[in-house]
Amino acid sequence: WREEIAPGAVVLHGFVRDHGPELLAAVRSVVAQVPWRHLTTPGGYTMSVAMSWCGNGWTSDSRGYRYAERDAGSGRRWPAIPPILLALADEAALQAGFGHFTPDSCLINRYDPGSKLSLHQDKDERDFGAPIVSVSLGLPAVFQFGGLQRSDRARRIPLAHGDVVVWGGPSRLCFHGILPVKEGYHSLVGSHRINITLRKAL
Ligand code: MD5
Ligand code: FE
Repeated sequence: WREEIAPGAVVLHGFVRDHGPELLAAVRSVVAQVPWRHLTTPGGYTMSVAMSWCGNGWTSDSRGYRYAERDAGSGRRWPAIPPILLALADEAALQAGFGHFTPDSCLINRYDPGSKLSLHQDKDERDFGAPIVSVSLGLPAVFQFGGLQRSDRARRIPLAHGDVVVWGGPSRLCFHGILPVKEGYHSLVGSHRINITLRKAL
């Protein structure tokens, strides 16, 4: 079912529950080309979340965060976004009321038990008018959904396998994070949570 948790933030519960195998196959094809990596934050910390990506890729180092079309090491373009992920992003954005959506960047986050994502804003994309489509697979997680100030009280939103959230409008720049993922086992995904975000980055 569709749940608007704040203006512009729409949870499509179970939206991709029946598409786990195809989505995981797409994730595996990307990871075969861009192996999981733990990025270093500009502050020098190693992230507990492992990442892979396609489309415009994501990097983070002492110089900060940025999106890039190409792998700076090899000079090659990052792999294309698999068609099933482009179709999902468009359908979810439409269903959430944002109209057609063609992302150019796809970040894949893998949370092993204990992994977390501290409260932050997503503000490295060029156009904040475009929504972000976020897909949760595998182990459940508790999403922290705050306000426009870091100090705003954050709500706790449980996210389960198959849920899709579309973040747009006034909620696009809200502070958010993921609490440490609890140990567990998901029959399709195994002992982790996978999150796929589809964005218009450049
Ligand atoms: C996750 N990933 O579950 C989340 C899903 C990230 C990240 O936060 O940056 O990789 S995306 C959640 C999101 C995106 C944009 C805006 C808001 C939430 N929001 O306003 O709450 O791995
Ligand atoms: Fe984020």
